[in-house]
Amino acid sequence: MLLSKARLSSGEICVGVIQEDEFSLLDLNQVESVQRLSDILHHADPRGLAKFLIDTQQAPLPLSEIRLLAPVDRQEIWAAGVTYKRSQVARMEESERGASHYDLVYSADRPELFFKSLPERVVHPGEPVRVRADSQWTVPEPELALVISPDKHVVGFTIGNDMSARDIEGENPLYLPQAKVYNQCCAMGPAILLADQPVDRDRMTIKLRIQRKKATYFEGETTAGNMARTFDELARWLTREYDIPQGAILLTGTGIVPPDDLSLAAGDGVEITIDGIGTLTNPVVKGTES
Ligand code: DO4
Ligand code: MG
Repeated sequence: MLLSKARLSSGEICVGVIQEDEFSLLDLNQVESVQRLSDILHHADPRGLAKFLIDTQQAPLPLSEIRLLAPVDRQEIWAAGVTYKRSQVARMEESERGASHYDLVYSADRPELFFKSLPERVVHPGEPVRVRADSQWTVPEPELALVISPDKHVVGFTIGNDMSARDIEGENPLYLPQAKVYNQCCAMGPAILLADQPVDRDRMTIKLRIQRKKATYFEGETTAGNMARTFDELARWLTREYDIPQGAILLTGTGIVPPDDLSLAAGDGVEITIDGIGTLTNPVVKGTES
């Protein structure tokens, strides 16, 4: 089942489930304790509750008539790094002096985790992600994202784009927060997969396509099975000595890194597809602050 938020043509923001090419609205008024998307995600049985809340009085809406939004409301957004061999190698190459840090963290027990975004700053599907004005080398990072409940369990999966200024990170690993956290640095959506059985990571294909001047400029593909860590392991590390009363979304790291001569430019399009979840598409803009 795919759960999401959408802006209707009336401007109203609603929660619903996506079935084929339609969006079935949920009637949140049916249960007093449910006011928003995260109340469903944090319920003991999110799938059962979402199914119960489907508003049978309202005809499902064609997806072409609504705008899907990032499926997040109050959750903190975090990210894990260097969880795929490809990311470890790319980081070691970009950061001559800090190379050993990436090597060590790839095989250490404790993963790299960093704060990525406040929920209200997350970029919706279709809205622009940004290349910082002071970066000449920025890439998208297509990542499977875990939806984690306040009781610290993985309850769903979505797609995240962890935009990264590789030149700023490469200059000095201590600049990581500036390479990773800035205006329009994190896109998410278009939906949360509430799986009814354990997902098969090897079959979760993650694809990245960068479009430039209407043509494909770069394409890459991996699977979540190539990740060196388990989902539960990442969720356990994030919530170790750290409570998440509003829940959290954890981007799990990138396994696709474009070649070193590729930097996103204004006008490009970024398309990230994960099997079973959907496609997250965002245009690219360049910052203007000097
Ligand atoms: O170490 C820097 C960040 C790594 C990262 O974001 C990733 O591997 O996806
Ligand atoms: Mg990343």
